[in-house]
Amino acid sequence: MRYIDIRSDTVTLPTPKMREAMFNAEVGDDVYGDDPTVRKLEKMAAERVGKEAALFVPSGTFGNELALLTHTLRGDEVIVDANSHIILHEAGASAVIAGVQLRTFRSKNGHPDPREIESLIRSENIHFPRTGLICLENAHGMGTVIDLESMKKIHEIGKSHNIPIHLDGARIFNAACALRVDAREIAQYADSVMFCLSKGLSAPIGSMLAGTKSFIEKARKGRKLMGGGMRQAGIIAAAGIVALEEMVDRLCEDHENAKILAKGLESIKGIEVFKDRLDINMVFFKAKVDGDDFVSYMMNRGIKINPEEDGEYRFVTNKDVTRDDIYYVIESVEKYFQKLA
Ligand code: TLP
Repeated sequence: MRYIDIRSDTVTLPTPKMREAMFNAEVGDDVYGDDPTVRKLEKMAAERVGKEAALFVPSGTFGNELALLTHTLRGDEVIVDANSHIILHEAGASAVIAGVQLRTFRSKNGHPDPREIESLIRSENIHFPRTGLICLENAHGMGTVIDLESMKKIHEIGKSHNIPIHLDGARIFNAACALRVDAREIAQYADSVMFCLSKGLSAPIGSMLAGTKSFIEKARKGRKLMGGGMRQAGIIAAAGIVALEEMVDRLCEDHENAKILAKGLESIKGIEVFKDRLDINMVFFKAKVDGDDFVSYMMNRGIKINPEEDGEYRFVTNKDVTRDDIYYVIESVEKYFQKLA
């Protein structure tokens, strides 16, 4: 049975072209630096975000945590959004891997206030940790994008205090589509950027960490330490190359579908869509329903959704969900709420 899976864009399946590229990939031992396909992907990735170098890593979480490990010293403090993936969904890894303390700011729906970030930077005092890094997320997991002006201001703040910026750009190409700019224009305001090949871009596995040559050299050793030195990784890097070549421009279709989905859901009595969080391929809403019943009703109609988190549902559009699927999802939710009324 074919399911319509709107739990995330991580669920996207590799395209036939990706499978073919994987089958034919020229490979070698990448820990020795011998894998031509990985090297090609790393070069392409660095170019796509305007950085000197890039490193292929197994996942987005890995890339973020490796960035923290590479930028900071044990006991440093890292300034990060309370609603970021690093805080919410990385299992506390920054305490375990980099050994850092996190200090949070509260963005408004993903929009950070540069002044708040600046106010959190520590001064020199025997009691205080050193502020070692500022982390941003764009596109933000709340479904929004940070405008370039704010990115620039935060970058300037970082520079003036000598603190690097790491960007969790898991969905940087979604952000670029929403802001109608090239991804390089976003990445220029960060010293390092992580982006995922395995989300909307549909590769089966993998993320990239990009930055200066010396940062990536250091990160390469950190990746080994974390157990992420992969051998004939060209098999999966080959799909990443196809992702960057063919899947970036179509992300805007997912955004359009999300807007149609939001509009449909909005008109249903009992549902409150967060209309100011519709920049990318995600629709967030509140609904007073029995969560388990709603999830299993949708499953019975062939639609996979996640249970609510912090009182919110999140539907995510992706390349395996067609426009007709979107109408079917709306119709299904409509029927469910009619039954409740
Ligand atoms: N996000 C996943 C879940 O972990 C929540 C999703 O379904 O959205 N940064 C951001 C902004 C992310 O959304 C994610 C994944 C990651 C990093 C981590 O990537 P992976 O899953 O490859 O470790």
